[in-house]
Amino acid sequence: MNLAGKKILVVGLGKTGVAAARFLTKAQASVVGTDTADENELGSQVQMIKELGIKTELGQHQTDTFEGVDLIMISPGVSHTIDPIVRAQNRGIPVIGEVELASRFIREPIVAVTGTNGKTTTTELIGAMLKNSGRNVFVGGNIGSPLIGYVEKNEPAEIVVAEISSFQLDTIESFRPKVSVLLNISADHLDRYPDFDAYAKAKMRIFENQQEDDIAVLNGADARVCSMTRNIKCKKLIYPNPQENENGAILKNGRIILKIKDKMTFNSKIQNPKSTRLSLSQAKIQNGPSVVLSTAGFWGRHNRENACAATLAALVAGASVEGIQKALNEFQRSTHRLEYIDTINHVKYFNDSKATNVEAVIRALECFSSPVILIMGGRDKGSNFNALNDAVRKHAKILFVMGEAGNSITSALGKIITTKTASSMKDAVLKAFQAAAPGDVVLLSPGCASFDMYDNYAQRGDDFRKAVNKLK
Ligand code: UMA
Repeated sequence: MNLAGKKILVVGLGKTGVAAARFLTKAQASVVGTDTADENELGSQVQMIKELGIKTELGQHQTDTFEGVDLIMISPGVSHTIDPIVRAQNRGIPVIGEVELASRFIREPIVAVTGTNGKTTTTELIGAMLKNSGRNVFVGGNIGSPLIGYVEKNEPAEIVVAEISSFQLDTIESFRPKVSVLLNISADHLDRYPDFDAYAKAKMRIFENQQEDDIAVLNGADARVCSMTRNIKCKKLIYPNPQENENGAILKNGRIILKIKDKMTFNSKIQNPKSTRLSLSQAKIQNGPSVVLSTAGFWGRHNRENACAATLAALVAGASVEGIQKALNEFQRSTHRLEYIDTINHVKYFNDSKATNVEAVIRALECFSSPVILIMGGRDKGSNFNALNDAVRKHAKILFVMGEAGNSITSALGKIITTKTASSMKDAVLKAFQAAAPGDVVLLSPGCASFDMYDNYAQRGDDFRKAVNKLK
């Protein structure tokens, strides 16, 4: 792809837009950047853009800006269906996303992980498994390091492991991962897609360019994943319950039992193990004592499944069994994902701010055997909060709601659980503290985006932690 002298418009000047602008400028393209946010809202990003010396249009997207360019590159946070983009496309101007742009310059095999929940954990695990096996790996994508930044740095790794969102898949053309991983599909981002089908179809695009000798790691316990991937043409590895005639991994009694008969690896130096057992039992429980958690300690059903997916993907990408086992033993969840904060008056506080959809809240609740005082709310992404009925009835004791979605959550769940409104995170934590009895758990698992009250989920989680620390 020759970029020199091309006039390229970068839409959205967040982390991705800035990284893309930097790469494109270096490749001697003539770059223009546009963002609906103004200079104040964009903050330090503007400085970076200014340092690159590129022209900008801030505070709006004018139709003219999208005309007369050779290529438009959009950030994942910008919908490819906004008016100026659709108009430009209709005029024949090519529109691609950053993952597509980056993948055109990446020569190394890509392991791409998508799904509604568990993407980050699985991506991190695959990275750790490969690194423990002595492989030189770049881990990035939706996890927070745009792939185009990796390309720009020009320090090729052996393997690229990328978390890929549906937003990023919306704007691919030729992106072809050597190994794709689809963890699960449940309702999310329905504020951006017209319906669930459209969202699920976006996820399916991860397989679009894969060929017969590529590999898909698929969750056989997710009915939607099974039905939607029936006709993909690449080789399949199924977990946690492969059928007799399928390759994959069985998850049984906390153990992963590999069942790979056919040749699957893409690295000729790696041999397929015949039957190897990997134990999850030594998996470290980060901070939280297991007494409050149901089933096998902190590794809830979903995390064990993610470990299975990661094991398969890492194995075919060249990880050793020892390297995989080491990563399973040492892996610690990241902050904001069922992160244990503290115990105050015999009540345990957990931050699950990353749970931005209903299915993630269900998974979090299922990890606890003690009564849960649940804090939810934020910006509604078009969710059906009624889907929480069973999990809330079974695990929660009282619900505090906040933010824009407060009323919708109350309408859905107020009939089955005492539901009260909080005016802020501080207020929610204080009310939860007052309502809690020894042995209870206070869990922030919002089931919503954070953007009505915060810049991102991490800021929301940090605010929760701050409010909990102030209780002492
Ligand atoms: N903007 C416009 N026009 C619009 C809409 C937005 O100009 O019509 C502007 C906004 O004002 C803002 C910029 O576009 O300045 C936002 O772009 P962005 O959200 O793509 O910002 P980045 O910082 O580049 O973050 C993106 C991902 N964000 C989203 O997908 C929403 C990050 O994922 C990702 O880590 C990063 O690229 C690096 O790859 C975040 C996320 O929430 C964590 N992802 C979703 C999820 O995980 O559920 C998909």
